[in-house]
Amino acid sequence: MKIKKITLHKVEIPMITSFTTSFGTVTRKPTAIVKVETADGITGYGEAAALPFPYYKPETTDICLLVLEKYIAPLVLNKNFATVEELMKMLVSVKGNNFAKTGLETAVWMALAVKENKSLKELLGGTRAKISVGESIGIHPTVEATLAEIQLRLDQGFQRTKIKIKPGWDINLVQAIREKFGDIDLQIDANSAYTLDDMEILKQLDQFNLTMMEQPLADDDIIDHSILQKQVKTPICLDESIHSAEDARRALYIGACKIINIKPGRVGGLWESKKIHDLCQKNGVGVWCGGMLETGIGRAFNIAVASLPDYIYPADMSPVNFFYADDLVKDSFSVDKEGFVIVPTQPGLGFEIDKNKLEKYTVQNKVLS
Ligand code: OSB
Ligand code: MG
Repeated sequence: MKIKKITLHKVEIPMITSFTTSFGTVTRKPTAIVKVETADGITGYGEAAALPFPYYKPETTDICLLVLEKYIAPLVLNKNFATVEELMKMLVSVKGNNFAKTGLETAVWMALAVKENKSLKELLGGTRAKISVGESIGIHPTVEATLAEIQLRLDQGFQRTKIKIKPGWDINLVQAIREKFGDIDLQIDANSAYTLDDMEILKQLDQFNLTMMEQPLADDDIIDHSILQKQVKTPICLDESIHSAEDARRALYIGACKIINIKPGRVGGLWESKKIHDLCQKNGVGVWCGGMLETGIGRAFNIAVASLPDYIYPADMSPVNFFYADDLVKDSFSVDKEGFVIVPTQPGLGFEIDKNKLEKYTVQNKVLS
């Protein structure tokens, strides 16, 4: 395969609700859509789903677009490669910038799926016909508002509840949830809002029998996570700290977590996601697919990768219309009454790109060849 043209779209679909975590509130979510066109006439689309600000990871949407244009596209345009692994080898000189890499990488996965007339699931080696999903519930102004959203999502079928926490918005909230909803599948995500000085609070959370606590400590610190994991019973799940299969190997080696949230965007794509998956599977560690509030394009790749066998915990997979006024694909996925999303089996992305919508919500684009 040879890419002869890359189009970078900065896309912004209006949000119908904001999303608050310990690091801040997302009220606007511009995203980067990467279109690749190959020498043999195949088109693929991918998504670099970074946030607009550097509060989750250093990369922002604008940084993704800049790095794709100036550093990534020149390394791959008009070069031959046979596999995604070969494609990614061409990018080794670019450090980090995993969201940007994922934008290109996922577009190539789609192009390969089209070329080989296979579904993404088949290409990746996925085994599930449908994936279990949960909902990630942001920080609300009140406990009552949080309980109301949990009720709504449980009624809709979501299999597990994840709530965002931060110091002062933790024990009382979890207690209120347990009182109202009993033994539901419940997990928490702190997005690095705590330190080891908060040990007492983090230990108190053990009494609530949580499925996991996601990224309690700093994004660049697996050492403190391993200290914490020795003192708490709740399994720690790492999100921000894991950028690669090598990071995952080190984290597991020192006991920094018992579960990994694999987001394709954060680790540089589906190939690296699969490597982390394989490593975890070999070590008896379960994984799940997190999300970055992707559009229907990015979500399509998340669904496919979550069909791999070691994705044993429900994915963060709220439908696109929970957050956005519109979508870039026609007939996006939905969550059924039992909390499952069907994994597409048709060739290519599995969803039809709505080119008019892509045009409509593109605020800036650049063609590279
Ligand atoms: O930490 O998992 C996170 C969204 C943006 C940034 C970080 C996170 C999240 C979510 C939303 O929790 C998950 C989704 O895409 O539905
Ligand atoms: Mg997280």
